[in-house]
Amino acid sequence: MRSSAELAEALRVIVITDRGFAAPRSVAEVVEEALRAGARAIQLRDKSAPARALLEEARQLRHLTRRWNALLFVNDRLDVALAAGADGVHVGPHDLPVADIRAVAPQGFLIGRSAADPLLARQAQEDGADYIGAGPVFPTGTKTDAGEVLGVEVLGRIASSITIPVVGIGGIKPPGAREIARSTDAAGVAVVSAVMAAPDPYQATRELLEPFSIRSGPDPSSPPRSRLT
Ligand code: TZP
Ligand code: MG
Repeated sequence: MRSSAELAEALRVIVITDRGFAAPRSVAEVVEEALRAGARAIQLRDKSAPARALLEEARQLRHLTRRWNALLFVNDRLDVALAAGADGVHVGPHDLPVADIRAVAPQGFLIGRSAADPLLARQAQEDGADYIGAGPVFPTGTKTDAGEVLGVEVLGRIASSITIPVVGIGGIKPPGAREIARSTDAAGVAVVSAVMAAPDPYQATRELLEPFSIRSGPDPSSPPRSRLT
């Protein structure tokens, strides 16, 4: 990852894994569809897996994400993230503090932090976080202790109060992603069910990426338009 603009670009859609939603498909199968559709950040999240099983899954996703030039984050577990050679870890208020992770992590290791208000987001930025996940933006049944629904307006205030990228999380489907892209400075969205439970994860990912792609201008990898048009 060379610049913060590149990081923001990669964070347009963070696909967070969930074995239950993916079933009967494997997590890797659903993740690969999301990668094929253009997702460039995957977060491995499994609250019930023992460390050893989580590490195996992280290694599998590490291979996939390398192949697709995408970032891999591990939720909660710095040890598993480091052992698997992930790009970063995502932590919340009950996990290791950002400053303590920064003190021991290798150079370039990315740290995502959950924050539900501008003050917490600013503190996380000062402590060395690379991006903020802010939510729940909308009601969600995926995380029962997600806290009070913030709405798009509070997400916008968080995003405009710091300089590192902010992604909205919680109950986000394509219409919510469009609203967030239209009315906030958020870099993107992080989703669990919108992709992991989708009958067509490829299509679901495309629809989530689209509003942020339009905003960031034409895809530099696409061929130039004819001068005659
Ligand atoms: N953190 C805040 S809300 C949430 C997490 C992990 C769950 C998001 O799941 P979904 O299915 O995208 O609403
Ligand atoms: Mg956590």
